[in-house]
Amino acid sequence: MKVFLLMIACFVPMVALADGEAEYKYREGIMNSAKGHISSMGAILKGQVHMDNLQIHADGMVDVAGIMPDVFPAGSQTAKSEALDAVWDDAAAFKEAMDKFVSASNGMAAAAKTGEMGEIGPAIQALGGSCKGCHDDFRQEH
Ligand code: ASC
Repeated sequence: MKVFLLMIACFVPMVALADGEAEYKYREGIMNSAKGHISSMGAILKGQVHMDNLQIHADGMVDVAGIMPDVFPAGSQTAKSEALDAVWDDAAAFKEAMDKFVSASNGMAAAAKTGEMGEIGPAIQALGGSCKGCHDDFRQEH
């Protein structure tokens, strides 16, 4: 019972966050998920360890990329957010950058399936490039 109550306490905040804050908080989690997958894939390929897990991270990134375009709703700009106004002001360009990320994630998952380094190398480069491309234009680190 004690453990159960503790579990509930961890997930139910005492004060609900305003919508924009809640959206921002979730977006930060999604970004960290993407970061986790790409840094895990980089570590696998660099260190030649846990090669069997490459596909798990590549598939996970496909799932994360599928969510990413939906986590920038209007009104989710907050003081803490590193998202530039261009996300909302230049929605067409932002969508293009998101599309690139989604297709690069799909490409990485397909490459991992082949198990060929000749496919995997360029695919992870393209994936990293799609992260960087979006960050260059739509993120200002604090
Ligand atoms: C990462 C990370 C990113 C991308 C980007 C690739 O590990 O957190 O945002 O790779 O740096 O250029």
